[in-house]
Amino acid sequence: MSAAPAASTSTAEQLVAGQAQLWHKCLTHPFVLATAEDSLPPGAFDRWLLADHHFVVQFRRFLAGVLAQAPDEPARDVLAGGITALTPELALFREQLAERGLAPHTYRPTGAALAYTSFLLASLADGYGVAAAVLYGVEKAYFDAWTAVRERAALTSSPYRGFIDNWSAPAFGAYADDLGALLGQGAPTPQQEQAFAQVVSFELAFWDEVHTG
Ligand code: MP5
Repeated sequence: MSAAPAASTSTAEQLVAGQAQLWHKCLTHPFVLATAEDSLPPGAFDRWLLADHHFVVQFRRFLAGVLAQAPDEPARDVLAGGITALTPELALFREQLAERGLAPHTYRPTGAALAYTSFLLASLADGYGVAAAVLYGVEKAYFDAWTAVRERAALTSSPYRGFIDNWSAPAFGAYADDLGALLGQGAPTPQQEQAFAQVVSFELAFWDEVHTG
């Protein structure tokens, strides 16, 4: 018997499968591994904190834009839940920034950090189908990457546990699955595939940038 036709597989699964090689690189990125091992180069965590705080601030605007384009109430329920979860997440960022004496209002993103958030906001103009695929990629990449180091971080009592736990929590995984379900079944459009591939490349470039400075 031949393999099941692509139409019976979720669009979300097909998007991830189409990026298998780069996806694996996300799960084994030296920045994420070093966070779990507590072996980050000096300055790397502070760079990430500033860049990722800026990312989440812009991401919340992007997510609000996806919500505004959502076609129905079930989709709006999922997306509104995502926006709500960003309030305590941003509080965690602000608390950690303050503890380290870092001032987010003086941070000016450049390079991959700026390109990534600009891409997110620009993708809203490509319509709900593309923006929802971008959103899924952003969240699924973080969930899979931090889940890959969660156990290791527990063993080493990593000082970055608060962040690792935030993005590897079962509730966050369920949210990522819900975002995947919003994409439906069947083959992604070429525009969704291209946008999803860009998300994966941006994730890697973002981590490279904060890791090496
Ligand atoms: C996320 C993030 C996850 N915080 N930073 C990058 C570079 N990619 C993905 O987004 P969120 O909004 O924190 O769940």
